[in-house]
Amino acid sequence: MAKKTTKVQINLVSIHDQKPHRGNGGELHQFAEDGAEVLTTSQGTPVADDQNSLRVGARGPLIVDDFHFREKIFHFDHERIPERVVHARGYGAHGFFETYESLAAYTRADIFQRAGERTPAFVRFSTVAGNKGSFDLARDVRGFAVKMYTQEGNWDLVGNNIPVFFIQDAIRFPDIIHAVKPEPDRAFPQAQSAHDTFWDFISLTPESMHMIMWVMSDRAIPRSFRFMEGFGVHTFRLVNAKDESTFVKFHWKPKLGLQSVVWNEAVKINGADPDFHRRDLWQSIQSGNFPEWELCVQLFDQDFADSFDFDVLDPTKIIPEEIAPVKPIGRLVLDRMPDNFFAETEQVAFMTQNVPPGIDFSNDPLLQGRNFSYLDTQLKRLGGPNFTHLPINAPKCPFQHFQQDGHMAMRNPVGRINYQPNSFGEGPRESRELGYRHFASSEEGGKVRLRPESFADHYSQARQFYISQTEPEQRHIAAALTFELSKVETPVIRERMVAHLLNIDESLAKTVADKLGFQTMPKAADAAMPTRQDLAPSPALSIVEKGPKRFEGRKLGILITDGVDANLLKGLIDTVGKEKAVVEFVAPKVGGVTASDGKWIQAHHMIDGGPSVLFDAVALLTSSAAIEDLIKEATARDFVADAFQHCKFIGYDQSAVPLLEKAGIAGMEDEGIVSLSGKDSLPSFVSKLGTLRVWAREPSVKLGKP
Ligand code: HDD
Repeated sequence: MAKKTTKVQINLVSIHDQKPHRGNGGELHQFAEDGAEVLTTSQGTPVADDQNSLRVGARGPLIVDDFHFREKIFHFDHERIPERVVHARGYGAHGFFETYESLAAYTRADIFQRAGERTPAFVRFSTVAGNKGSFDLARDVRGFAVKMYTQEGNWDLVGNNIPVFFIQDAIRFPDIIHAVKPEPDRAFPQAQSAHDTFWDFISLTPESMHMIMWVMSDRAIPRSFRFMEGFGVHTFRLVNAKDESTFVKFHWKPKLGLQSVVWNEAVKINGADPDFHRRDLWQSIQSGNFPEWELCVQLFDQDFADSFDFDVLDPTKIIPEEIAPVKPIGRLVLDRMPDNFFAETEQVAFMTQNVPPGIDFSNDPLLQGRNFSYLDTQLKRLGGPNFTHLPINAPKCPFQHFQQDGHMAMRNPVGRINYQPNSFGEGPRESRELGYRHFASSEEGGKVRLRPESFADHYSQARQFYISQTEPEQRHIAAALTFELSKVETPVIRERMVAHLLNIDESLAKTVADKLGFQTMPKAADAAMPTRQDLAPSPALSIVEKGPKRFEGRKLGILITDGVDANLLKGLIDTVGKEKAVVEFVAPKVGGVTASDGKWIQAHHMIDGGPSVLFDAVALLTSSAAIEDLIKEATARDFVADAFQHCKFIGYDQSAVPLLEKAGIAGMEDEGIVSLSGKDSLPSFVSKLGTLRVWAREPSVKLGKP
């Protein structure tokens, strides 16, 4: 007899297959006099007047009968859900993950079995400390959370753009977050780590020293989400069909290379465009320039783990790429913006516990604590256990279980049987073969609260990070520490921090102490491990070393005026276009300018609204007729002076020389100040742009030099 089957839970339609709630497309669909769909209440009742509430007479009180008014206001009153307690400000996009080759030898995870297979993915980037409405270029860690809708359920790789974390044990997480968030009595500063409570906690927490070096580096002020790395941080396990385990660390590498801004630029971007990062992602995806990352793995076995200088379970440590090479195993492409920010980016629920068969956890105590926290937080944020019914969170593979009811249950079991085992032959059953099998590691020991000694060296890798940076990057770290500590009002906290820096790099400590105006140098902090190992530098840790070497995906801002040389402008646009980079025009008036050939060119920004901090490089294409007026504009002079201070390339035609002079650049010309007048000057200018910055200029402009 054929087995009776009951479909317990139906497959979800994606949000894109759903009809928008405006207009049901059904037979009763009605149209207003002007042909638009008729506005209805959420009960479907057609609305006659949405502008005036029901009242007694023209000037009398409102009437409770007005169900339309009450429903509209009630719904509005409930529009907000709690923002994430961390990573509140974020921006997401859809895309896919494509597997390069079968990894069956290491993992049974279905996503890694077939070369060329594409798995739908959703990514949310975020800052950590700021509220939902804070600005994009805070000095902060960036979240890099990836949800992959695999054939065996969702895999969430909830990482950051920094490969280590502040603390070694999840039990300390509320403390570090309380310390960095606005101080509880005064509710400021917003989205800043530059205040007493943060540095108080950090200076009392030596395990945070490695991460602090990353956060004080340019990694914490990325130019774009598209130009930053992502890291799974923890050691995970891959487990193959024979239940054999290999340790793994996950890395996302941006195809367009790494790039950050300088601090002075970040401060100005936050004013000029607080949505700089989200606008950048939006514009690049909407214009078909889909950002891409490679997923890379560092694979290692127990022998390597045992012989490595540090504990692979310690999330404050990396394994340098020079020691365990990163192997690319697939690519992630983001090619579609959400249709609705709230439905998708706000309601997406990432959970480190979401792993498919073949991917498992290690005993990293931070990871294990996270596995508790993420499920718990979604209940609070999304209001009940049925958040998995939301299209953005539901698996895209078939799923069937006996969970039922609860608030807002939208996908409900049908039929009589909602338990197992049952003797009706209905409903889903477990499968030892296909189901998730936790790796059977042997564990033993008494119940203790302690930190293993193998987690005790807090300075060696902090130093390794610092000495792996190029000179400008080291300068930026010193400047960032100086800036942040200058905002700390309690002198002893500053001293405690410098005492730690002495254990990382003496010259760094001295520079910071000097710039903070210390009269005497404190003693080096007592270290749990008395000796600091001198590890070899790892060039892979430097952004400058990993720079793009080309201008692709970047933006040139061209300052134009009436009378701009039409041929030169066209030549520049074409040459930049060949690099797959973007140009935007900045003009005295946003309406635009008339070029030398009489044609009208629309501008993207007026000078006030398009400061040079919004661009990776600038060009000044003016005219002798317009330059006199232009140099009177403070914002035009700032445009050039800022580009110069931020070590950007500046191309110019002869007519713009007075502007360079007025901006204070006369006599300071270097390889980055490029005349665009000569033959072949355009290709040579645009190829130079690939190096992005003229760092050799930096000491002379003093910015970033503490
Ligand atoms: Fe976390 C959100 C990344 C440690 C508790 N975390 C959150 C997000 C990212 C990370 C990217 C935002 C996800 C999204 O876009 O929705 N968190 C990390 C990384 C960590 C880390 C890389 C260390 C390696 N987190 C961590 C610890 C705890 C949490 C130790 C708690 C014990 N994290 C949370 C949370 C959040 C969160 C409270 C807030 C919103 C959410 O989860 O969904 O549960």
